[in-house]
Amino acid sequence: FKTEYTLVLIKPDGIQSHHLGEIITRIERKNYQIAALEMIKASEDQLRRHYSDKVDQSFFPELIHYMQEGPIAGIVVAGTNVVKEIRKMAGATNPGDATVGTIRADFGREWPDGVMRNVVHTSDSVANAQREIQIWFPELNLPK
Ligand code: YYY
Ligand code: MG
Repeated sequence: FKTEYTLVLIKPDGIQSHHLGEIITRIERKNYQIAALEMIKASEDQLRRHYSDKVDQSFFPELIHYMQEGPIAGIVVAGTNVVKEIRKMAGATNPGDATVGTIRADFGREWPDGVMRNVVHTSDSVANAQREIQIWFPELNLPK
């Protein structure tokens, strides 16, 4: 039962449509701990580092633009198996493919441009979570 950490970003559409509280509530209902929480205005540098594996994708410019439409919330969540479980709670990348009851299915909206507006980011592995947490919470020292 080793505690692990994951990064959740509530994207601008999630904040604008008032789902911040509900998403935090869903995380807390699963008994996970909120280890860090901050409203952030994402810089282009942070986004390029965060999405460094997406730079060659056609939707990359729209992705950067979307993530800067408004403030985001950065949340570090701690718990056993939390990386996999939070990703399950988020649902499929495309909200139209996501299972009912997941955050993306319940709060995702149509997107007018080339990028999916899917409400949340969740880390896909323990290693990526560590890398991403460094980008958004550079001062945070989590136990190894
Ligand atoms: O991890 P996850 O967010 O589910 O998807 P990624 O494949 O890492 O893509 C990151 C981000 O890029 C995704 O949340 C929306 C956007 N995107 C897209 O707009 N269209 C795609 N075909 C793939 C990803
Ligand atoms: Mg991803």
